[in-house]
Amino acid sequence: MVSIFASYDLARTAHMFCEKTKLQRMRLKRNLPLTAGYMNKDLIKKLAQEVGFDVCGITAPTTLHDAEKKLADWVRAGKHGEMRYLENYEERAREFWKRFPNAKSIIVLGLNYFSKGDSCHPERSEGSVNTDSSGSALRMTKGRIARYAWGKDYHYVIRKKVEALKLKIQENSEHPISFECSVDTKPLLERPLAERAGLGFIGKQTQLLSLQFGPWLFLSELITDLELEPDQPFQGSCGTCTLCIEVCPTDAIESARVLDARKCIAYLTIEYKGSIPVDLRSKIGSWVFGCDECLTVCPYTAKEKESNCEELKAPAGFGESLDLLKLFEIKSQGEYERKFEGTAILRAKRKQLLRNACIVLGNSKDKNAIPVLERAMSDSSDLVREHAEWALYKLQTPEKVSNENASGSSG
Ligand code: B12
Ligand code: SF4
Ligand code: SF4
Repeated sequence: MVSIFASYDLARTAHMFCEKTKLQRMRLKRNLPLTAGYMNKDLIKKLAQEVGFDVCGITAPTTLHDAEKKLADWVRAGKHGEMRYLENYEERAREFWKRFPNAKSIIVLGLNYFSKGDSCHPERSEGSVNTDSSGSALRMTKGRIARYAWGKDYHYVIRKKVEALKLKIQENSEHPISFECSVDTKPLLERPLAERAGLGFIGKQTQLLSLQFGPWLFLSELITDLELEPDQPFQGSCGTCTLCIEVCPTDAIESARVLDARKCIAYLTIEYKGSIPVDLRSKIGSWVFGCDECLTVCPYTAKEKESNCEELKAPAGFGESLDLLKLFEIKSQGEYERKFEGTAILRAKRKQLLRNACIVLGNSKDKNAIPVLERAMSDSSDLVREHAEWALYKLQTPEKVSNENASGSSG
């Protein structure tokens, strides 16, 4: 069952407080320690909703044996590519949990980041958008950004909400409560945890799918010494659907819930630092940062709802796409950092983003990109120069020949 917030009235809230006091009285009677104590989970969910989270579920801080074994097998098979931080997961998790011997619960939070788009975003209507003979925008030299990175950096947005939630929870307790917040970076398998906390189920494309919000939830956790009643794990499945497997441009989804990250465009354009294998470059299409193909095609996407969080939407960041020709005006890593500060795009370095831009321009068939790519042939980064050379070859060679040569070589 999915835990979503119901509406609450004053009487219900009053009941929760009475229940908490009753339970604490019981603990005192039995000489049980009153460290952080017990709190009604419905109150936690109500507070989470007040600070802006869309979904909240509770689970216990116990090991996810199955998921951890799958992760170990996955890493052993090398499918994590160069994401070294996934390699020593077990050891990192052990060290991490040692710091919280009193942890009693994990509050799993979901924040809906879906928004429709930004055709009126200022970045999209200015600059070098090309027009065809009828004057319509071609946008060939634009590179698409995955939806999760359209607005402000979600780590920052979520941490702010989590801080507000911690304060609210503390205000409702007579005892000091310990909290540890996690968004992405801690050794926690966020999707299997969210499934166990009842937020949704893991689909074949490996995303957590919510019946209310489809695949468009950011996940985060609050580990605490509060005792909270765990939710029931969500039981769900994709059934016979295989749309995400079919749509994936690079065949990165090998089978249900097994992704070869080395082929995933999200990995290649964001996490991977090296030269992108030549046989995958054409398949990257117009994605300059991340990829949403397997999310967009998912039937659960029909459940999408516009996010309530303005900071995650296009006008708060660079929006749906980047003007690729303009990217080449950024001459140093420092300049790059100033431009993308506060957005998730900063995760890639200048040379990675320009590498991606070369690939998208090479795929664009837009000959207006040639002068910029020629200048990029003398870029300070050899990674950029190598990809610019490939893009020029793609743009200047008849399609059939360039495709044959590209599929015959490797990175
Ligand atoms: C590394 C990482 C990536 C890597 C690898 C992705 C992957 N599938 O593992 C790359 C860079 C490719 C990536 C891409 C994306 N990511 Co990412 N990523 C992470 C990160 C930091 C760690 C995930 C991890 O440990 N992966 C290793 C795999 C093996 O573990 P796992 O997927 O967590 O768990 C799997 C196994 O346990 C297995 N499993 C468990 N039981 C069983 C049983 C059986 C029978 C089988 C077969 C398997 C199985 O299934 C689980 C799901 O795949 C998490 C944050 C976190 N700490 O969890 C975000 C996270 C998963 N990413 C997220 C997002 C949004 C994305 C993108 C959509 C971004 C984009 N648009 O470009 C894409 C989606 C690509 C995709 N199809 O997954 C969100 C997902 C939210 C959600 N609703 O699910 C997370 C949770 C970040 C967050 N805090 O919100 N990501
Ligand atoms: S994010 Fe793109 S490349 Fe990665 S699995 Fe999904 S569709 Fe394939
Ligand atoms: S597209 Fe179909 S198979 Fe893929 S995750 Fe969505 S429901 Fe599951």
